[in-house]
Amino acid sequence: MKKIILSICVSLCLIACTDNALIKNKKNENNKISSPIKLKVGEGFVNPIGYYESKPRFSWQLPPASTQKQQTSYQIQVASSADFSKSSLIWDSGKVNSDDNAWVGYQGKALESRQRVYWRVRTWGQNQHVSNWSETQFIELGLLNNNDWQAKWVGHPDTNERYTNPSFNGMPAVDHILYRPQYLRTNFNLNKPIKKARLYVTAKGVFKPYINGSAISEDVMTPGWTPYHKRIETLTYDVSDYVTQGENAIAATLAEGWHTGRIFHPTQQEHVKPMRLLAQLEVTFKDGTQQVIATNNQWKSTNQGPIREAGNYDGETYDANFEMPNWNAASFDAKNWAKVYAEPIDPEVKLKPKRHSAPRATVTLPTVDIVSVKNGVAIFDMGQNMVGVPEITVPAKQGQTIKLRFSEALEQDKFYVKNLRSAKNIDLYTPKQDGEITYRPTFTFHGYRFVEISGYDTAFKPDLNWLTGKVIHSDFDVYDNFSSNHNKLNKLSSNVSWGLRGNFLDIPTDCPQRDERLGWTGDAQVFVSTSMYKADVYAFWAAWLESVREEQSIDGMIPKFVPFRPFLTDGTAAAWGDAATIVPWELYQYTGDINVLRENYNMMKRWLEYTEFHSFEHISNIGTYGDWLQPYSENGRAKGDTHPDLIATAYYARSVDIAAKTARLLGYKSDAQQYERLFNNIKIKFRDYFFDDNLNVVSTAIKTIKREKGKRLKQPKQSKITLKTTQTSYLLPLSFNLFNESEQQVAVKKLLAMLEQSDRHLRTGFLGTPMLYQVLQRYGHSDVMYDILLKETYPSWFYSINNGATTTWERWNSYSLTEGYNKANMNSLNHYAYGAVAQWFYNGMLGIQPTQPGFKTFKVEPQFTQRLNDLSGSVPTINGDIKASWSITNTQLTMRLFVPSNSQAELLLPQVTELKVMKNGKAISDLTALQPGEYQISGQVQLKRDVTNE
Ligand code: RAM
Repeated sequence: MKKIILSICVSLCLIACTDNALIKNKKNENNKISSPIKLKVGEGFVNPIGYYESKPRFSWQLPPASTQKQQTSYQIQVASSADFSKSSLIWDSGKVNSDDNAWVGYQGKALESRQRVYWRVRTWGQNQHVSNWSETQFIELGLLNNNDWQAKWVGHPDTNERYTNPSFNGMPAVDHILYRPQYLRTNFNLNKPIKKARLYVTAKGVFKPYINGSAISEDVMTPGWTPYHKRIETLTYDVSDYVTQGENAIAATLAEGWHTGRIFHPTQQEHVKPMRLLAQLEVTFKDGTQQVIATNNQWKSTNQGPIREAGNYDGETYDANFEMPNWNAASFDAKNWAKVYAEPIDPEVKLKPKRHSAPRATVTLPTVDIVSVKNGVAIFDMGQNMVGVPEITVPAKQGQTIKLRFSEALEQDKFYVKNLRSAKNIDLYTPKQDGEITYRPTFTFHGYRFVEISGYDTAFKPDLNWLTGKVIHSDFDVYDNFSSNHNKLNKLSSNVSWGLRGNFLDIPTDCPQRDERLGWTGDAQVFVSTSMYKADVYAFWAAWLESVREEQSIDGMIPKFVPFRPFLTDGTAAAWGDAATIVPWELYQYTGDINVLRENYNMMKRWLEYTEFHSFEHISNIGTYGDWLQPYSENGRAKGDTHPDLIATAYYARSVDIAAKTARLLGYKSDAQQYERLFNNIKIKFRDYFFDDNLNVVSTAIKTIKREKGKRLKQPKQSKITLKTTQTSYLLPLSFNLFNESEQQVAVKKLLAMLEQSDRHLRTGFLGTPMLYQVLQRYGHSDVMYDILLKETYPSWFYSINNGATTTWERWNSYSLTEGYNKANMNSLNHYAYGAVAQWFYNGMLGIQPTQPGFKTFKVEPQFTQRLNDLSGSVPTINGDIKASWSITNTQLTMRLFVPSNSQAELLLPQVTELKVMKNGKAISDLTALQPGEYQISGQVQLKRDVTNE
């Protein structure tokens, strides 16, 4: 009886409530606000297929034109069908009172391999009006677990031809194992109407997949580079349009890549194992049944195809005489091919969906000039130092091999390849008949501006149309978001972007041209923040961090480069290993995604244990590459003059400080307290150990070590060390807050005095350089920074531009137009570290800085100067683009600012008098909390003429 009454009450109430809701909704109809836009999952994926997270994070933006400037609530729905019918709902967040519009975690049942779900979001604004639902988006998961795979690793049975790598570029001839590129295939029959098909695929090596003769994707160099002994990324492709009812063929080519090719020197192959392919094609028929075609011992393979050799460093050799027409189509008869060798999946190597975009050719560059043609050898100029591959269409003679060589810069018209060291970077093409051929290498990449072509049919005159450059990098957007009236500054901005493109090929690398191309952790930590202002690279970094975690050794050591090969030397370096704390922290500052801290906190802690283990009374002696490539160092040493222990201890403090802040954010109170105490102790010790009472760097100190080569010594060992005073020895503690307030100004004075001594030229290497702008701006000396930045003479950024740079260089003096290359063995013209300065374009010149992670609140404090004008730029954030521009004519400032929805800005213009801030024709007086919208700003600025001698 009770039950019945209750149910009547509930029903009555339901009717009433629904009615109420209807009335309310009707009302809302009139006040509907536009629906959210730019829906993304994880680190920025749009409708991903082969997604990696079983509990995705959702992000969206409020439309800029909306009446809804700030969000007060949201609702997310996830469903198994796009109609969001009741029975299909998997998770409904309900109305959540929150202004969060990014990184909102899914809280339903964990999604499973292959699962496809639909999601949408709506928001409420200040007036409690609800928006329409957003457009429906989807997420489809990849194969999350090894046991989702029925496929076997397959490859050609004979893989190791031994051959001698002839002496090259002064390197001695060495024995080398050649792994010939392989062609693999199988036929299969589908005898029912097809609904959809997915290909899950990866390789040990690099691969290119085909179905029925067609390449199914434009991705290149897949699956990319991860610590292969722990994890290999897998790709998922929607191939529904490639398969047909009836007879089909699936095929792939396979080459060395990072897995099987040498890393660094040709002798470095001890890690190398043969290439293998793993593929699983899952076809769903219209009747709901499924068929799986997987790599197994029935597949056939040959290594007698036209790609004869291919390696990352050495280039590709293609012989058209080996072509096998239609080798990847169903009609091909592979009876002469070998049966593959097949092996099961190893449980300790995790197969995981690729968690960032694969590399692709994103831009095609035309040739701008033919520099010379002599004796059948033509040199082409792409006008830009680029990374990727050439595409040639040239007249060829049967049997006459066309040879392509690559160089970053000419030396007095001569083709220079010495800085490639043992990387041959040669592509060879042998035609099977006379006539025009078109060729683009598949399994290599080069860093170059100039291409030398020989072996073509000399009856023809070389033509600009013979060659284009296919620019390859991980497939993300590079922003065009800075411009000024200063051509060289614009060029520098462009050079930094090109350095980024060139070195973000699946992993962040130091250089793209020589026999190195490694994921140096130090370079990564100095550039990560800048890269976020210049390109959509959050997923790229988050993916690399997973590899960093995997490469952390049992004692907490973070290697110098990731993925790691312990050949060059083993181990780590201070400021390099500190990427473990700095990279996640900088990503968090830019994005506001706490997940990146959560994922990496344990790694941070373990790195700190390692550092503690290698220090004595808070002075770290981990060892370091130092302020790498500092100019004018004593005896020209690459490590610079700042003492390694000073650097190591400063970074130790910085990492502890980051860990303390991270622990607070994640709610680990006792960790936070412990790290805060430790930070203060290191700070005190750092101050007293490296500096005297007057805050001069001490000239000598007694160094104590308690461990040597990882082993505890019975008695601590002591030795005397000598120290030098450098710009970086003040920049580090100022940047990392290691001096008490009372002493900061003293340190700044000393730094400024040193800068005067060097005529306002920098004397900093990889580590000190990015601190110049942070520190000088923080202490009110942006005028000095402008002088350093706009210097035309060595060492400076413009010096490189004056000498023809189209990318940023490894060394301040890598090249000069008059003397050619710096002859150092290690000299890349495409290195991103010094490009870190571009962050100042946004944080300093335009003055946009987050005051809350993710720019939810931010300040705008442009650093005005008479030396520049007409600056404009934007900073893409989770809420949309922050846009700013300013120009000063005589003393009249004209400025614009756009504050995106759901964020708030503070405007700081201390030098401006007669300030007027207008929005929609109305004057705004409270500049501490500017609401979303467009602002016109004007006033008078009195600028002192910056001191400069140029
Ligand atoms: C070289 C490169 C690299 C740097 C290391 C220490 O290989 O310059 O960028 O990190 O040295």
